[in-house]
Amino acid sequence: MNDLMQPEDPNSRCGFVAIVGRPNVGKSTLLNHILGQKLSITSRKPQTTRHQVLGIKTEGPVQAIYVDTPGMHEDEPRALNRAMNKAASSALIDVDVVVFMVDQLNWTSADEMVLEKLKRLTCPVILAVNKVDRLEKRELLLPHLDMLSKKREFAEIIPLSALKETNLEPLEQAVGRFLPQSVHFYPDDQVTDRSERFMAAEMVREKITRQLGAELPYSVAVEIEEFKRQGNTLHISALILVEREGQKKILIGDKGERMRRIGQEARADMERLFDSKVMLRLWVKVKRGWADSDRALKSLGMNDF
Ligand SMILES: Nc1nc2c(ncn2[C@@H]2O[C@H](COP(=O)(O)OP(=O)(O)OP(=O)(O)O)[C@@H](O)[C@H]2O)c(=O)[nH]1
Ligand SMILES: [Mg+2]
Repeated sequence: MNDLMQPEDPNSRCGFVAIVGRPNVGKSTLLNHILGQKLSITSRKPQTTRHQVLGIKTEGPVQAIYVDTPGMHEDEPRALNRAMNKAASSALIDVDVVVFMVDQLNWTSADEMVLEKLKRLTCPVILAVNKVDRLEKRELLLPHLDMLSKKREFAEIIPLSALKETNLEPLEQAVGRFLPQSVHFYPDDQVTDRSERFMAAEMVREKITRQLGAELPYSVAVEIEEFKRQGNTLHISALILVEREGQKKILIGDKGERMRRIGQEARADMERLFDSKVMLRLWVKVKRGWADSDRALKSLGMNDF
C-alpha cells in the first residue's frame, strides 16, 4: 500500500464500490436509498442512467464511494448505447468492491453477460438480489439463491429491497468489511462529485423520462445554459434537445401542459436539492440524429469516460 494512503487511525477505510447490473434492476434506487437522498435519477424505463455518478457515504471511520453505472446490455450499434456500455465497463477498473445487482428470481441472458464481464475481476463481488418485496412465492427464493451461488465465487449473497430499504444495513456492512485500510479521499460531509449544473440537468431528464415513458425513445438530452444565483434565487435555464419535430410536440403537450408539469416537478426537486428558491426556464429544440453521432455526444459531455 502507498504510504500516503496509510491512515493514522487503523480503523479508517475508504474505497470505490461499483454497482453493476443489467438495465432496470434498481441500481440507482439502491444508491439513493443508501445515501438517503436523490442523487441518481430512476424510472420504470430501462436505461435511465446515462452518466456515471459518484455517491459518497461516510460513517465513522468508513468511507464508501459508490459508482452508479448505466445498465449493461447486449451490444448495440447506436453511439449512445456504445458510450453507455463503455461507461459501465470502465467503472470496473480500479474498484475495491463490486455490487452485482439482479432482479429477484428473474435471471436473464443480460445478467449472464454482466457475469461474463465480471470474470476477470479479482476484487470481492457481492451479489445483491433486489426487489424481494415483489416476491410472490417466498419458498422459491432459497433454491434460486442456491442456483446463483454456483454462478461464481460471491463474497456474499444478500437478498434485499432497495425501494423498501430492507436489508440495506447488511449490504453496507459487507461493503465496509471489504474496503481497504486508507485515509478518506473526500471530506466526510461530501455526498457526490458532480456539479450542481449536472444535477439540475439530471432532474429535468428524470421528469421527462417519467412523464413520457415509452412515448419518447432514448433521444432526449438536457443542456444547462444558465445557472446563476441572484440574491436567494437560483436562475436556471435548460435546453432540451430532441431528435424530431414530432417528439418536440409530444414533449410540449397540449397548450404546453406537459412541459409545464415537467418544469414544476423538476423545480420542486431542485429547490429541495439546492435548498434555495429556483426560477426554471425550459426550452425545446430539435437537433437531428444526435443519438447516432459521436460528435454530438461529445458536445453533450458524453465523452468523459
Ligand atoms: N418493487 C421494487 N421496485 C424497485 C426496487 N428497486 C428499484 N425498483 C424499481 O425498479 C425500477 C428501475 O429502478 P432504477 O433504480 O432506475 O434501475 P437501474 O438499475 O438504475 O436502471 P438503469 O439506470 O436503466 O440501468 C424503478 O421503477 C424502481 O422504482 C425494489 O426494491 N422493489
Ligand atoms: Mg440507473
